[in-house]
Parts: sequence; structure tokens; C-alpha cells
Amino acid sequence: MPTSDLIRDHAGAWERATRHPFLLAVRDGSIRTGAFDTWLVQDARYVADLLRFQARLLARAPRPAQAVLAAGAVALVEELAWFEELAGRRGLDLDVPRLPATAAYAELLDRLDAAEVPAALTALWAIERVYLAAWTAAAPGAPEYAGYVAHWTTSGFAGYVDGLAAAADALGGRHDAVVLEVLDAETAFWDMAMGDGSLGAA
Ligand code: HMH
Repeated sequence: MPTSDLIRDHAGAWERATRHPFLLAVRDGSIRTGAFDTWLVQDARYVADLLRFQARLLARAPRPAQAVLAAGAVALVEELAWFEELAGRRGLDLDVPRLPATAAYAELLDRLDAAEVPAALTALWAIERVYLAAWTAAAPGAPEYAGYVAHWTTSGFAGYVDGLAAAADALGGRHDAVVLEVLDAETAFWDMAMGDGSLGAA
């Protein structure tokens, strides 16, 4: 299967994006509140960008890929509502500019928007597969973060990722270059959160 080959053949890039110090610090509780909040606010921006990309991909997807992409788009809308609720609870302003890694990732999504459907769908699979693996590496998480970690490691989410893999594999091709770009963008996103304490340290 092309998607499983992409995990096997790029193990180092997957490792960098999923065993990141940010995630290990969420697991052991040493993450600064400011770093976590920076990540959360930037991820809310990112999910809005991802929804736009995914809706466009749905519009041009072949018939068998429609159901999984449509369900995923609904889940992203729900994720945005969840971020709004979290931001209210944590006293965070979501209306902030994108930091450089978020802007660079948005630019990558724009390029994927112009890519052929098999490459774009494989990239979307990588986006979600790496995210599931990343939060799984943080599990169960320190007590104050366990709820977040659980939210991003549900069996429903894992099933969605499997559905994307099946849809991508059905279209064929390997698409190594876009997958490696996604993995680098993910690593840079975690780096960004750890590098910015501007929202206030714990
Ligand atoms: C940075 N990658 C990032 N954020 C997310 N929410 C996902 C992937 C999955 O939706």
C-alpha cells in the first residue's frame, strides 16, 4: 500500500514530527502554559485553513472518496467550535495573526489545492496520520492535559485516518515529496509553539 510504504520509507521524518519535545512535555507536564496556549491559538487558525483546503478537495474528489472527505469536513467544523469553547475557558483571543510556521503551512495547503487529487489526498492523509501519531506519543498526558490528548486520540479519529488511507491508496502513486513537506511543516509547527512564550509563561 502506498501509504504504509510512506511511513516505512520516511521513518526519520515521521519520528521528528511525532516524538517532538512539545509532545513529550505535554506527556510529563513540563510544557509551559504559554507554549501550549500559543499552539492552541495557532492550531485554531490552521484548522480553519485546513477546512478550506478540504472543502475544495471534496469538490474535486472522485465519487468513492467523497464520504470520508465530507465527514472529515464536518469534523473540522466541530473542531473549530471546540477551539472556540477552549479559548473561552482559557481566556485566549483566537483573533490573532498567523505566526510564520502557520503561514508557511497555509501556503503549503494552497499549493496542495493546486496539486492533482491523488497527491492532495495523500497529503491530507499524512496531515491527519501524523497528528494522530503525535498525540498518541503524548498519551496519556499529564493530568491537566489528559483531556486534550484523549480528544485527539479517539478511535473515531483513528478510523477516519484509516478511511483517508484507503481513499488515497485507491488512487495510487506514492507522492513522497508532498508527504515530506507535510512532515516538515508539522515539525516546524511544534517548534513554533515551543519557541514562543509571548502569551505568558506558566
Ligand atoms: C498542525 N496538523 C496540525 N493541526 C491539526 N489540527 C492537524 C494536523 C489535524 O487536523
